[in-house]
Amino acid sequence: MAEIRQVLMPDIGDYKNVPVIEIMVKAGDVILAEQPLLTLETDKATMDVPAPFGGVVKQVYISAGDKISEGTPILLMETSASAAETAVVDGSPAVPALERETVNSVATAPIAASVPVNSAPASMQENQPGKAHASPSVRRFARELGVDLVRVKGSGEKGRITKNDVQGFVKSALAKTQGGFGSGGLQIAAMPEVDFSRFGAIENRPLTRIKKISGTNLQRNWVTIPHITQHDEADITEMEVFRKELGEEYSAQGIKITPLAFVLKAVVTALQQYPDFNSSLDATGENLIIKKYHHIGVAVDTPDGLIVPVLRDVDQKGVVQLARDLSEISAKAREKKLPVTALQGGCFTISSLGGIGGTAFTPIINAPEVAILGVSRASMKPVFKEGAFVPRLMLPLSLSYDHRVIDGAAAAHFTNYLGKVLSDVRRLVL
Ligand code: CAO
Repeated sequence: MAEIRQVLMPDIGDYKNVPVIEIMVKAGDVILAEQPLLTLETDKATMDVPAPFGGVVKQVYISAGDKISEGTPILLMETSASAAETAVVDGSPAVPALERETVNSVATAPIAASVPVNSAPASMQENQPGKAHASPSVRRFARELGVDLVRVKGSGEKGRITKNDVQGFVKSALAKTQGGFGSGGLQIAAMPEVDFSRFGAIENRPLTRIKKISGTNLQRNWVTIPHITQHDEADITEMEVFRKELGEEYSAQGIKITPLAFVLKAVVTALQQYPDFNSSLDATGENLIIKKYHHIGVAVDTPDGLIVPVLRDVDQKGVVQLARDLSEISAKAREKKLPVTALQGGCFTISSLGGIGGTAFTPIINAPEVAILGVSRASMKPVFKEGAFVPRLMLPLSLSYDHRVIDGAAAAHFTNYLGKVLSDVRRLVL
């Protein structure tokens, strides 16, 4: 048996035209007797108006912001027989249930409860300055979940805490717990917000689009990949003699041959020797995907930030061709003329700061690659050889690798091998 009944605003003492600040139900909701329907706010208190009986909400007449008084129709409800039996209207049992109705007859059914519904008093909560500002139902909800409302930020009018705010607080607390120690995730303290203008003049400059995108990726790679960096040096004294000879030969054609072209070639021979460095972990993290091609990314410094174009099939190119490709892609990168495909498909990355300076650094792996080679500036050093110190041009190498995939010994072998090839570039043709 079903019955359609109208719920009116109950007696709320001397208050008239009280603003509705939150509606907690909508058409279609199944609600229980005493469940809060809406929250009102006077200058002294917030109060919940509870349902006088249980049932299904058919229509809500009012919206947040409306002002209502005793007797204002709030909503229309369909009550089941059992709900109607437990409902109390005007202190007397519910109006007898009507005959069983079909869905079609609901619209024409007489409205049963046109009488004021005032036996269910609105529960009140004093608004206390300095305390969390929330309706009684929200307080009850927070209490049930064990949430201290003082810690919840209110998004409602005048900072009022809504049910959604409490739910959001619980969700974020759960997310933090799931990322806590012992549960396999990371617990990272929030960065303090500092008002730097308190200490002196400042300028607020937004990050470039490239910096925002690469920043997100760098942060992910830095925190999710166990990085180790193996530092080494390659004796490139002879390589430099050869490079200069080549440079003179090719400068007429506008080709500049830098040490990086040799490093690119040497890296590929090392990748062929140690194929695990030319791999990626699959999505399960349980298999290695070894690539049979050798596309190498090169970090290029542009006015808008770092980008990493990829040189294809480096194994199939000579040093001169690589030098030509390198200057072409770095020029295009700086002029923002690279298609997005030119940034895809890399197997391994080289980041060279050799043209600028430094002795070593820790490059961040460009996932899903498993290793990256940092190259710093070559310098003359005294090297002990055959019983004496001799001046040699030494190139610093910094190989960061994913320790899930590569062991320290393999990394040391890799940089040793690189050093061997770079110190005797005839090996590049082997
Ligand atoms: N040791 C000594 N000299 C070196 C060198 C090295 N390791 N590497 C380059 N040089 C020299 C070059 O021979 C060149 O000398 P000349 O001007 O006398 O001919 C000069 O330094 C400048 O080289 P370059 O930087 O223009 O060319 P490159 O091929 O070495 O590098 C590129 C090209 C695109 C990689 C580079 O311009 C660049 O953008 N580097 C920055 C990469 C970067 O920011 N990495 C950091 C990533 S981590 O945040």
